[in-house]
Amino acid sequence: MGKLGVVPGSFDPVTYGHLDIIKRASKVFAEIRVVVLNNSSKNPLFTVEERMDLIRTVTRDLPNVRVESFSGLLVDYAKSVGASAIIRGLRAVSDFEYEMQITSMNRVLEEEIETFFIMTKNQYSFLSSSIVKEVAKYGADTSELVPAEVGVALRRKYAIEEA
Ligand code: COD
Repeated sequence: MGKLGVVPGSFDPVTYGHLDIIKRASKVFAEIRVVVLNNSSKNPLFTVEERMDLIRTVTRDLPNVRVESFSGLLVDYAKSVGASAIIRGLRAVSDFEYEMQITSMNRVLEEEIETFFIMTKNQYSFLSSSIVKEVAKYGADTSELVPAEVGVALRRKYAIEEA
């Protein structure tokens, strides 16, 4: 069994799709670090601290999961914590090309770190942070998409009063 695995992402915000990957990875690896990458060109809705807090809240029952952030290259983070693996989720064919590109680039940068893919569960195959934000922005119910705490944070961001 690999010792330490890294689950990287933007997590803006964390969804049930992310959580499923984190949970399943935490059963295979002795320890998981979920790392919020800080240098994305995307314009995030939540700050890095807010994203980390939400991930910590929804993974509180997983004792071998830790949450951190990093500005820089993912492989540099992975090396700095002594991780042997990067774990990514795969949804549709459309994810494949992007993942292939990142994985190949990471291998050029650092050959010793292996990337593993976990297939999404069917019910989460359409789910992404962008879709969740779109739905939440217009006040629709997000309870099937994100944990309750994330739903509250989304409604706060979009200044939608609790019923
Ligand atoms: N089901 C299963 N998996 C899912 C689902 C779902 N519904 N939703 C998301 N996921 C998976 C994603 O496939 C991904 O593996 C992970 O969860 C995180 O997803 P996101 O969307 O929050 O994060 P990304 O994909 O935007 O993260 C990209 C990185 C930040 C990891 C990447 O840009 C990066 O490594 N940046 C650092 C700079 C770097 O090292 N660059 C060199 C490599 S290109």
